[in-house]
Amino acid sequence: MPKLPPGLSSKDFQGAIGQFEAAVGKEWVFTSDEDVALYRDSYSVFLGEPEEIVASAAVAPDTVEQVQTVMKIANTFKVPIFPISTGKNLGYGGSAPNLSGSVVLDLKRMNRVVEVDDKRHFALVEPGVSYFDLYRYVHERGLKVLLDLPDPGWGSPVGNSLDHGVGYSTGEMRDHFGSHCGMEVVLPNGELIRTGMGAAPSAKTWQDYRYGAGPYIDGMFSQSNFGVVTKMGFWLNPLPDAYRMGTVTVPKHQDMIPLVDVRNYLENSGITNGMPQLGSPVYGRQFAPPDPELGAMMTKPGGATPAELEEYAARKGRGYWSCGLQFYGPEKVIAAQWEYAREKFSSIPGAKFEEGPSYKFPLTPEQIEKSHKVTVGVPDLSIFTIGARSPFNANPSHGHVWFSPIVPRTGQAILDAQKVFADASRETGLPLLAGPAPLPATYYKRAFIFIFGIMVSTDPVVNKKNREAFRNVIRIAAEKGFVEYRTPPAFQDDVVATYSFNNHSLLRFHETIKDAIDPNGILAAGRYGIWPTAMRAKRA
Ligand code: EUG
Repeated sequence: MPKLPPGLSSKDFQGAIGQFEAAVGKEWVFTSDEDVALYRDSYSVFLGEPEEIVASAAVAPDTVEQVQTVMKIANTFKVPIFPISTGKNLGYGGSAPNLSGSVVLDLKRMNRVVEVDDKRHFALVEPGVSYFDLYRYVHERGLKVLLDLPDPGWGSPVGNSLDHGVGYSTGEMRDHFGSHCGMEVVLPNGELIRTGMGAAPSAKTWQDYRYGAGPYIDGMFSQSNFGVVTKMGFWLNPLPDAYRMGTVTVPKHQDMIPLVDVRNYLENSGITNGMPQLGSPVYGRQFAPPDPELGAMMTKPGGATPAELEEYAARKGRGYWSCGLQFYGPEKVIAAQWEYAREKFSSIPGAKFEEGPSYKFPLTPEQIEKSHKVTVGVPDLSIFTIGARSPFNANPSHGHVWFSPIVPRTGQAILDAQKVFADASRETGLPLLAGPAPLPATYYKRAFIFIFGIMVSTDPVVNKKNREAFRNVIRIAAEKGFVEYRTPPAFQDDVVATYSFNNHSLLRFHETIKDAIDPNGILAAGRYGIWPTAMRAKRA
């Protein structure tokens, strides 16, 4: 027996299933336990517990018209619907809904690449297109574009951008929502709209100019439950001539402050266009055991002082902090940019430079094999070795959820955040796994994100403890000004509650919109804290 949504009769559920079958074909409506189980969040923090949020069924349309019909049927029978693209949002909820008993609207059959233009540099795709699909399309045709890719290649450009996901190439393209242009959306009542120039039937600029005339509403459809996006445009990088990397290391703990100032100047000026990553070479390689001398220094009462670590780093010839700069463009231009960057970093006494790899596009298979593939435009899945058994990890995890607060882009904020997260980890018992000196990820051009993977266990006792600690860490971090950009359904009410300016007026505005456009509350109820009227009382 499926777990039905609150208040829905078995008769109405069966009525809806029958009409879904008539709309999309019987073979594309999934109701058996084993089929529906495939939509469970395999990284759920409620894994196997009665509270695990599970779907009742799934329906997989092939066309926009079928999506519209599904929404109309759902309104007739008041059946909650939860749309997914490729359904691989692992660590942030996977393919499971926010409300148990929802019917998953699985869009992975809608996997058409509508268009890729390598003169104006854009793509138009359906939600079921994965990064692998788009890569294959581009390479079979020899199109001169570089895809911006996240770590999981089986993800979808549409789904990833709607969840505010990111990638690894140029600053403009790494923000996947920020680099989209134009949408087609099925509203909760089944009405179809196109945004921007797509609303003008004669316009040939849907993927060139994003605003059209009047309000710019695309943002409403990200991390929300206001519509089902059925097509989306993306700006693409032209295929560059070359890629190069260079690394600067600085010797002192406090050098983090000028290091970040200089890298910000270079990035905001467009002198470095790749992702300028931060590292802490003093601690050696992450996920490797520290050398015994360093280990003893760090585990003595009070831990290692910055002065001790500076002396140790100098003796080992390592540097204390590092910043890896990456450049895409013509060889001569990026050589000059790197030279200028070295000049700027030389204002920090003791700065040292290391030449990174340097490649011409297209890379040879050997060069691709040696690279972080997604940085050079090749989709991949190797990130999923994270938490796997290794010489340094005897206890592989079952999965993970991400704790991902946004942090200001200054060196001082990094040093402050390291202390806040270390204290919060000690206070809550939540193992924030990012080494002795966690550093922020730099995907977003204008903000840092600290990303901590919290391991999910198959043991409910461990998961229960970590869930409570996770909620406390959200609160503690928010009190210090470090607020999350994205979270799994289990924590969405908690995170949204930290966006509390003027007595939560933003959430109330979202609720006003929800009531107006989805009076039956059937689309993705609860997503990012936006519940239908009848369910608001149960909110945390
Ligand atoms: C990653 C990237 C994310 C995120 C969680 C994890 C990558 C991990 C910024 O986007 O939210 C290696």
